[in-house]
Amino acid sequence: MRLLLALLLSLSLPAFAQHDHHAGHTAAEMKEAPLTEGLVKKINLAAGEIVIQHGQLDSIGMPPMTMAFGVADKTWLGKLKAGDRIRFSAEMKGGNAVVSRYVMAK
Ligand SMILES: [Cu+2]
Repeated sequence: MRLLLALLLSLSLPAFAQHDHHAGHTAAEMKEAPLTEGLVKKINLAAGEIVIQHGQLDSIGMPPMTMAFGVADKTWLGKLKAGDRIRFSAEMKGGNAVVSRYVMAK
């Protein structure tokens, strides 16, 4: 168990340090919303949505599937394109699934 904890810490701390523009988020918040793998399928500017083929999203109780998400920041729609691989967290806002944070994945 101790080894697993050390491994998790070593994996999560560098990721946190790299994204200090998200300094407004506390460490506890980051822990609550682990990043999930996603493949961008489509950007729908008019609807303000992004279609993502995503892995398991425990934060909103979803199994892997392809679906549309709202975004916490509309400028992301101009930064992402179909084919991009991301790692992201999602939350429910007003009954809609919304991407609350993402990073580019290799
Ligand atoms: Cu889904």
